[in-house]
Amino acid sequence: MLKEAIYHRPSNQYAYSYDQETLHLMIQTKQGDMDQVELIYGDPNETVDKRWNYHILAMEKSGRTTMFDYWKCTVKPKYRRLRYGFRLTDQDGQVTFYVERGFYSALPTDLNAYFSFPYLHTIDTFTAPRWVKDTVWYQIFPERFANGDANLNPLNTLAWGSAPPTPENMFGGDFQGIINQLDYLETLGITGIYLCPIFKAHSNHKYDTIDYMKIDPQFGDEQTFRKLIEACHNRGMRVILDAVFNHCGYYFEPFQDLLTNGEESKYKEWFYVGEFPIRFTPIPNYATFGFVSTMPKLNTGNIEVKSYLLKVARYWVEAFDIDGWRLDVANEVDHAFWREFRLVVKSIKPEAYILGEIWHDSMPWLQGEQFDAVMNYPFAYASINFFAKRTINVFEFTDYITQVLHMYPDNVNEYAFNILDSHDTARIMTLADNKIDRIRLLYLFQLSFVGTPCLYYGDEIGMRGGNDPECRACMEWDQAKQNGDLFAFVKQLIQMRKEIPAFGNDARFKFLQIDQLLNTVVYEKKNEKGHLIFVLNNSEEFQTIDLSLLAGKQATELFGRETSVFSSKTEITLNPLDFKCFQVK
Ligand code: ARE
Repeated sequence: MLKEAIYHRPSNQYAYSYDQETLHLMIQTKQGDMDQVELIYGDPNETVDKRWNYHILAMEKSGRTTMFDYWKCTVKPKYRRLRYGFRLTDQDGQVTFYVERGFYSALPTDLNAYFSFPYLHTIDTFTAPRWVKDTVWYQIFPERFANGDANLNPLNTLAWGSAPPTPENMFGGDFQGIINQLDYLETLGITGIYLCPIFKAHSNHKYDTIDYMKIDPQFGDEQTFRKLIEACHNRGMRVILDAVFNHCGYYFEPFQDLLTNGEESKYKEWFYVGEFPIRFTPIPNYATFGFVSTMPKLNTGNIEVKSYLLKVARYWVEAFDIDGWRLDVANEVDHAFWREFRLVVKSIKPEAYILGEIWHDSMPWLQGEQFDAVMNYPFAYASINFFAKRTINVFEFTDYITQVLHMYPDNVNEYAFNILDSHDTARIMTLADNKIDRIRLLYLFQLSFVGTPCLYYGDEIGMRGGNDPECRACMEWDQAKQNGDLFAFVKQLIQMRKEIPAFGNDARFKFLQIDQLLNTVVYEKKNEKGHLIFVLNNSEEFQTIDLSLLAGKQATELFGRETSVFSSKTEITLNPLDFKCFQVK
């Protein structure tokens, strides 16, 4: 038994309230070490014959990586309190008890030695808006989606798609363009739109805000924006906006005042200035986003800055009924600010969605009092590197995805914002070396995964593009240049996600078979309503996969529609980079 590998803490993904009556507990052990793990638990105050009234519950192995096994269980404590420890039995039958005070050879008699989950409070339970679970998102970079009103074109606007995107050029995308294309999005099955920044700014990407209370005139006026929100709502689509609160733009009035008045500026405390006079080179002597001098960092700890930004957060929800915010560079803004931000936003619209842009482990922001989700870049990393770029092997892929799934509580995972790419990365088609079969596997995986998927505009018709700014090309509206087969496939997946029980969010995901030699993966999605088995061949050769796990079961293949009865031993052969999905009866 490798005791060093045993890990649990009574917090985060290891011990949390899943809902108002349920606790989830998780423990990590060395892969293959334990034969059985049981939870010993009870109310700390409940005794029988003056002895602690404890119960024993077998934990389930919820995932396995090359290093670790993860064990989980669910408890509904009658009095909302829990005292607990673990009984671990290894492959040789050796038993140990693991509690807060360490390892014991017999069940400790001192209750204070055990782990404690003091009280399950509903208010402390992570909850996100229910509608998010069923949403399929679509990310729009407003300058590049559709030009619906040429009168708004800024100076030097180029003809749509007439040049490759650069950091400076403009093509005139606007709100009217989006409104005109809502049929397109509805046909695809989209139910949520994430709009990159729309407030008055200098650049084409608008991350350098000039005025947070104004819409950028190149996108339209307030009336057109309202029309866009209403049109979306009428079609059952939600809309979230990008909040760039970590920094402002160079032309933001308070920063201009600082440049003019230096130390005398009444906005001095709005920024983090090291020393005066202000310097831009070799690196700015004031805090910025990266070292970008045109993006001065805002001091969100300052009371005036805070109240200004919270006014902004409130205004767009209250006056325009937007459905939430995506928070730019969310991890570089203080937690105290985000806690207040959440209270303000949710007090106006309890169902608003708060999505942070964080590329790394985000547990500190996902405890229930800050964000509802973060952009799931770890998911993108694993999926892209396995299916598209093919730089990691099947074990590295399944290890990473298993890790992603065990990085957060289940109720957090159910709201994860699962992306494959974005306006900050190369597009999937380019990453996949223009191989459509790889993209099909990618989309299948994304759209059958736990959490809510987000498509980056144009990916669904096969648009290409390297890193920023290449990934921001004008949406291809010429049907002859769109990949219609890919569009139809994505549309079909979205429909399946909505209609087939267990395909979508409310089902548990688990890898069942991993074959490094064949480069194949089998995983299941399962809940009370359904059971699906996905078989993916990620190799460029025909592969024959043993599916004896389906022995004796009747199953329908979802894409081919044929029903098979699996005999005692069953194999299927898949084409290179192909898949099958069985709905088990
Ligand atoms: C421009 C040029 C770039 C150039 C850059 C630096 O286009 O080619 O490299 O300047 O001078 C916005 C614009 C960008 C612009 C940038 C600066 O959209 O086009 O780049 O402003 O002017 C980190 C942050 C993350 C951030 C990414 C880009 O943590 O928050 O970097 N993403 C948001 C938005 C961006 C936006 C900004 C922030 C600024 O989504 O679009 O950029 O408002 C690792 C790290 C991550 C890191 C990631 C990417 O994985 O762990 O932390 O993200 O790489 O670098």
